[in-house]
Amino acid sequence: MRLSLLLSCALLAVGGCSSGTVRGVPAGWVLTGSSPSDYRIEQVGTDGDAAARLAARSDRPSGFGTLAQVVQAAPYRGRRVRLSAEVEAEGVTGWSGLWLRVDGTDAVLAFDNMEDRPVVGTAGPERHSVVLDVPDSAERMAYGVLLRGGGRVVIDDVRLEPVGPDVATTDQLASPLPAEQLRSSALLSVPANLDFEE
Ligand SMILES: [Ca+2]
Repeated sequence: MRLSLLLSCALLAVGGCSSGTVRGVPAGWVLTGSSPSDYRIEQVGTDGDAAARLAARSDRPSGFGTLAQVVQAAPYRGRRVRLSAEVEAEGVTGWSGLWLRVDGTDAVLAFDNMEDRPVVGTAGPERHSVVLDVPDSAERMAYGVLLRGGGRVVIDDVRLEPVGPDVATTDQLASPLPAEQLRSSALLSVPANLDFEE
């Protein structure tokens, strides 16, 4: 591992590694969104204290980019689920937020991306959360952090856990939204590398 970190630093000669080591997209995660090429994801920090950073490649990127993971919904069916993570924003000119999406075979069943309570500017680190019900018809769940606009956001210690009915949902959908099925190429059976240490 140390050797690969050193190689990463060597390849990143411009920009350096003064604030810790920098690696690529963390294992188990993907870069996607409406304009993924306008954004980049790096694994930052030292071994044992690594995190993921989603950053705009320019001051005025188009669309949004997101660090995402997709898992099978079966273990969560019939449960209320909370996605949470530590989020730290730096110079976010648009907005950022955690998001969670529950998909059936041909519809989005539940969704929230914190658009009504976004992370903006320079803020945190602070734990944010999204809470959704996972219906019995759920097939997949996707989640992550999104960034729209300039700046960068660092995320760590993601948790996806069942909660009781006393925790209110943050669902933005009043009813299921017809949609194409999520691409399943990156589908995981269970969440992985939520601490970005891999
Ligand atoms: Ca970590």
